[in-house]
Amino acid sequence: MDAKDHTRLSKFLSLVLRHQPELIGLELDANGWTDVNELITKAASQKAVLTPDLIRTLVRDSDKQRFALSEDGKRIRANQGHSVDVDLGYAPGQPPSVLFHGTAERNLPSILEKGLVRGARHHVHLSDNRETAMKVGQRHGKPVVLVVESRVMHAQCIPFFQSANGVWLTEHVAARFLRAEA
Ligand code: HQG
Repeated sequence: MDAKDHTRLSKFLSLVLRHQPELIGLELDANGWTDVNELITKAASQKAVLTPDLIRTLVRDSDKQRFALSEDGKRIRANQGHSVDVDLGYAPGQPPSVLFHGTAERNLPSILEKGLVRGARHHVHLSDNRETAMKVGQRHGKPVVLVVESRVMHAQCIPFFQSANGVWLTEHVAARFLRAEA
């Protein structure tokens, strides 16, 4: 199995664990977990051939640590990025003084009007470093990095959460807390 197959299967896991479990008749519990063996059986209906070993490898090698296994290894969930309604149970935390968000240049007029909105996801996703934000922005078009005044927001009682894979999450970032990087 080559790197391309791994990427394809990792994307498949993201799809069913974050967005469309019903695609293979899978159910996530209230906290987003599902049974690994059931996932394996049901994934076969989409010709996604998974084994317990392969799942462990995909979880371990995900560049952004997108997935987590339960301690006993029997259950799996996505660490963040869901559009389905699950409670990941992340405790609110104090963010660094600034965070970064990468987007496409064409989104700027709308973002400067409405702020950063979460869209179909639970939260707006923010990084603690420019490089990651730049990469995220590149997925959407000509990238631009926005600096978020997270410490100021937090001081105004706006909650922030950090996912198990280090992504900072918040519900909305008003335009007044944003500036574009030169
Ligand atoms: C933009 C990846 C117009 C927003 C990454 C983004 C991340 C607006 C797009 C995770 C807007 C949403 C999430 C507004 C926001 N007007 N456009 N008012 N507010 N946008 O994919 O943050 O590889 O849902 O800037 O690492 O790009 O999937 O969010 O361009 O953590 O694990 O609307 O996905 O992780 O796009 O990426 P997305 P994102 P994974």
